[in-house]
Amino acid sequence: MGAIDITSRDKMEGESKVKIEEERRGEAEYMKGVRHLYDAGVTKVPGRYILPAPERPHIVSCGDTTSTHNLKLPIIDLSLLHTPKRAMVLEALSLACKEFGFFQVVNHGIPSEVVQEMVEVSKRFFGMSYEERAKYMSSDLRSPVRYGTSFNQIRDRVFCWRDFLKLNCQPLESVLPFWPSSPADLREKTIAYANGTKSLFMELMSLILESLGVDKKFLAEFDDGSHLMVVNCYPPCPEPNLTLGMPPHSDYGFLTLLLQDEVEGLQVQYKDQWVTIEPVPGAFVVNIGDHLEIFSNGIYKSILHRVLVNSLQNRISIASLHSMPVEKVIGPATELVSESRPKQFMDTDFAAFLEYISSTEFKKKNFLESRKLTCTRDQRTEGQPC
Ligand SMILES: O=C(O)CCC(=O)C(=O)O
Repeated sequence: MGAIDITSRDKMEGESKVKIEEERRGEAEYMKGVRHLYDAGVTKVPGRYILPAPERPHIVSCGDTTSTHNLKLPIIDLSLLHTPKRAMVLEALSLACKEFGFFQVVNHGIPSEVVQEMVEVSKRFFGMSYEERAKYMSSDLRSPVRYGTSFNQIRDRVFCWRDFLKLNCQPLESVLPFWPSSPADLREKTIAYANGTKSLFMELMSLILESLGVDKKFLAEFDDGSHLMVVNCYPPCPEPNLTLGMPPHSDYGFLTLLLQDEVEGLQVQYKDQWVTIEPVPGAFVVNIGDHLEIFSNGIYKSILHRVLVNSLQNRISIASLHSMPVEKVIGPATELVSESRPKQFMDTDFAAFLEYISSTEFKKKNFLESRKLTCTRDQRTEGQPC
């Protein structure tokens, strides 16, 4: 009897050791990212990526395609700025920033070759071996180059189905030597693209200041402003109903200029529903970030968005996040604070944002909520939480 007990205990201990070992191996694989899992031929979504049921996307499959509620965002055509329709363009821009927090911009002046070559070199980067990509892995949020997976792979309890390459683009001359040296033309293609998006950002900010009635002297604050490029790669996922490419989040800067390839996946929250943004060939999707909502004293909205994945196609998107220099404290423009519209948010800086994202869980990455002033006007002190 005793011998049998010992044998079955040994067996159970042996089995649990195997399980722990398997989990440890699985964990190490997940840290290598989803492109690695896809290349290894994964046929089911591992448990680590499965969202709790209420947080899963509701994707309805119709044969080979997926059907979701789609939204046509307002299209801002920059070529009309030099015509009698200028005032209409500004009005449309202002409405889009208030109602959707998102718009698409066409005739933006960035040559299509620059855009196509950036997408193409990004695909080649993610097509390199894991060992080559892994050279740029870093958990330092301030590193000039960071390759990684999920949203925050150190903290996320549930991983998301995304790998990324983050490139700090400011100041370009100092960060350039840290960027990946392969593919051999990555630096050259990325510089051209980064210069293009910086100019477009400056043009859009000039229009936004005008639409808000804020002095254009503020534009100078963006000359040496922060500029981060995030190249996202979402490989096909065997069970896209169980996970997300990116969890609901808002962006921290003033504006994000997003280039999505022809594969849809971006969803924004509109009237309490998740709606898919239809890709418009050659257009940039532009969204208001938390800093602009704070600067506009809540007039322009920074909206939660997320990314769906699909089982058939790889998707690439490139987000360019722009703001003031990282050491700047962001508060509302004086023109936009009044008796009838008191200050809506605490002033904020980059350090506060880093602290927030390093501490927050997967669920709702909404930095802005944490900066909201909810106290009465008499209690409110400059830059202090109530
Ligand atoms: O891939 C997308 O469409 C959106 C990416 C995004 O939200 C981000 O990089 O913050």
